Amino acid sequence: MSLPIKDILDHLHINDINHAFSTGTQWGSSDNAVTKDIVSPTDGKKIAAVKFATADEYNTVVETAKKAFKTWRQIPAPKRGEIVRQIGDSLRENKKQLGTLVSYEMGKSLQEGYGEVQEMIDICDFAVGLSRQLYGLTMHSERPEHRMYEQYHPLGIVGVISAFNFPVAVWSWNAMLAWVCGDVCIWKPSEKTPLTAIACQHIAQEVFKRNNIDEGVSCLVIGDRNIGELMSNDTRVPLVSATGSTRMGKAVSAAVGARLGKSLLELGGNNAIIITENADLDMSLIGAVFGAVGTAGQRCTSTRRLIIHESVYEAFKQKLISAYGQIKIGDPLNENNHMGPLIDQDAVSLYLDSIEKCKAEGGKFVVEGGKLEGEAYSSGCYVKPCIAEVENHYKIVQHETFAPILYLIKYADLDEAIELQNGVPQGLSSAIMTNNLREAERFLSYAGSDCGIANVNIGTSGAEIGGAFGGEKETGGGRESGSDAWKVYMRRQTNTINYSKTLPLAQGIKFDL
Ligand code: UN1
Repeated sequence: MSLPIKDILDHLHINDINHAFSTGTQWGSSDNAVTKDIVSPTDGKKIAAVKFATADEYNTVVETAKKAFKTWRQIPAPKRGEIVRQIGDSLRENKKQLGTLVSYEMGKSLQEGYGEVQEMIDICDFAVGLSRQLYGLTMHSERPEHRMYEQYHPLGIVGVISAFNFPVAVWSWNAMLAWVCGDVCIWKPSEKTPLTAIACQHIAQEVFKRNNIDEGVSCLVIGDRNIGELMSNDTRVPLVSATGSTRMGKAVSAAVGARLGKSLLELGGNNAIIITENADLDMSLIGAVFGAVGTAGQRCTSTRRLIIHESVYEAFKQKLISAYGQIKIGDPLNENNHMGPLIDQDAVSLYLDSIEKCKAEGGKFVVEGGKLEGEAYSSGCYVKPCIAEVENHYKIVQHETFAPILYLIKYADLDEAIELQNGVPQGLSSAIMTNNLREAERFLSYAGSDCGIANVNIGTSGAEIGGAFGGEKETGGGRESGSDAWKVYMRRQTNTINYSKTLPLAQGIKFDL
């Protein structure tokens, strides 16, 4: 049973009207700030209000962060890691409360809300270990008595633009790595889910304060796309990490690129599972249904397409239809429900519009969609997950709709299936279900999936933090979270040291004076 929301808001320091920005312990907003009510999609009730930061306030935050960087970067990386370890501990203590607020503010199931906080805890642990690594390579010099190596230095201010669907975890992927790397962070959370961000800022700042760290290492700026634009154009922000739509990513990339800054983009996906004639269909069912209806189809890793071998197509379709009949939709805080609402009524309109577009192109719905009505669904944000038989080239199928609409596509030959899987503009996640080694390896080979993530006998969503996360093509090319994703948060320097008594030039060039 979930905790009362009122107690959770008190516990996480969420007020009736929350300030527009924070540099740590300091919070503020101007008198004439735009105020926005944050309404839960679960019950349509106002949770609290937030104020939007002005350009001047954004500027104050950047200047504070810039100053903080000078001292933060001097602290040895393992000591910075120790602070991240404490943040991880605090997240453990607050997992229930924060997870519940994620679920209430965003609408994902409570299990997934807790899972999101667990993902934050996992990245903290990962970053702590990393803080004793951050290593470069050494090379052999072509010149005698010379030494050559590379090292990584902190970059400066990292701007983080996060999306509503993972309102806190994706910030933590960025912030925890950035912090151990010696960077400072300015976070612009989604304007749809700022309250969980405010809660995280309180959790982090309490740890920074306890450790006597300056204001400005962890900063928060609440606002709309204006703040994102300021950040993208700001030469004081060497790296902008942005998660969201391809449209948003193109704008960020153009602005950051125009000033030759770095951007790390994690944008839309259009993820498919190939279900071969050699698949375990029961296992495939779990992967497909969780992938399609988990987070109400609002993950960038959500399963949008199933590419099914003709020999198992009908049987699998029937399994899906009967599984969809058992999905419980309703208040995400009630743990019996599998699926909560969409984020807001605009998302419902987009969902309904996509269904119409799909029908107009010839899509045949085998599980009908639609908006749910009635007292339990009074927020107006609940919809039915649906399934349509389509062709891959339909415009709507080529497009990422952030909703639980699952498309079925039939194939005859594996290479054709791979071509269909790759035949969309996006390239985030992909999967094959098979017990056949040749099929699995073909899918993972250079002739296989063109996505950043390619799984065997696992669905498209639910990646662990230890791997690099991100995708190709319109997904933006960035890699966050595990593996060596930390390198983007640092600047690389190659050092050559001459400890001989002469100065020989590389490439054997003679230059005698
Ligand atoms: C996202 O949807 O932006 O792999 C991130 C997953 C999660 C992260 C999703 N670990 O589904």
